[in-house]
Amino acid sequence: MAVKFTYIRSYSELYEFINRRLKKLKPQLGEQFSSLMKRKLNYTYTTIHVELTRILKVLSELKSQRAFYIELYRVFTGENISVFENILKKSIKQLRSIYNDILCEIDKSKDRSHEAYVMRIGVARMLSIYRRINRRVLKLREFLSELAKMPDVRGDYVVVIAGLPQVGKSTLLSKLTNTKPEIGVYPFTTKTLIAGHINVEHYGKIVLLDSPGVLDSPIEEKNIIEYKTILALRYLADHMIYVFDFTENFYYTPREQFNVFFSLKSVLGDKPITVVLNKVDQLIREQINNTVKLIYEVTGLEPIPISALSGVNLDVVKKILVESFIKKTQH
Ligand SMILES: Nc1nc2c(ncn2[C@@H]2O[C@H](COP(=O)(O)OP(=O)(O)OP(=O)(O)O)[C@@H](O)[C@H]2O)c(=O)[nH]1
Ligand SMILES: [Mg+2]
Repeated sequence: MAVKFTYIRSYSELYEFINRRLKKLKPQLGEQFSSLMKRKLNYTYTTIHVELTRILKVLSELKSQRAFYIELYRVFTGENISVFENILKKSIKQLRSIYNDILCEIDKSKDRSHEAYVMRIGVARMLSIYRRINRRVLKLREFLSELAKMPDVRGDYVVVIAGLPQVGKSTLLSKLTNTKPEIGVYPFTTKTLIAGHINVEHYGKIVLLDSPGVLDSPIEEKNIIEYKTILALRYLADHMIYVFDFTENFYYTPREQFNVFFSLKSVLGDKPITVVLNKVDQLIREQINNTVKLIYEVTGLEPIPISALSGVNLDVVKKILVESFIKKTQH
């Protein structure tokens, strides 16, 4: 998606840029003063017009992307893409009309000082159109830089690794693929989606997505970081690996982890889920057995006891993913 690398000027950048250029525009040989004023106005008009059109193009390209990006824009900015699009279209019309009015004013002017005054007013009025959309411009820029951090999620089978913060999702990705995500000891170490790949000979590529942790909180209170996981599950995932952590002194309780499990399951729909109980290197056999039983009773799914850190049962997890991918391609 080339759009994520498009540079869009903020109001203050555009203001600086235009004013710097206007100072450099000098009268040509024999040019009338009013003609110079008109050139300055035309320069301002054209530059703002180009910028507004560029933003419109970015938005229309975003609209042609997958639902995941369109929804992410909505969550990130708090409104649909078309709201900004309509504002831009209106701004372009206003810009044109201000430009035309000011040109008439110049024609009516009798002396240089009035021409210069009208020109300055015209520039300010045209720039103020851009100032009014600046808040949205800045938000869009932030959004594009978020997109630039996102991985390419194209693949034949997308598996999202989900769970509460700190359960070991990134460690699991790093052990199942060659990707080296950041692994930390504090919640929300992972702030965006991270991709790794498993090639399945003759079948294609599994994309494994490490995702930010999701807290046990109502959906309307979710922050944008958690939303990336939710939207990835809703729009990108073919499969979810849900990671539990029942070690003592863990940040989050079993109840919170079950609550998040059920809310993510409902976001995922009827796609397959693999449940893993991580960090079994920290549990004694009896704890593992009891926990496996408990998770099965609550979720109806038998968890695979694993240790992402020391590599216990990771081959089992990988095998399940590959089989489930192959099964999907055969349907
Ligand atoms: N003992 C043990 N520690 C583990 C295991 N897996 C992960 N950890 C540790 O748990 C902590 C969190 O690991 P991460 O992989 O960053 O967890 P995460 O779920 O990606 O965390 P967020 O990105 O914050 O959501 C790190 O200190 C890891 O070393 C495991 O199997 N055993
Ligand atoms: Mg992580």
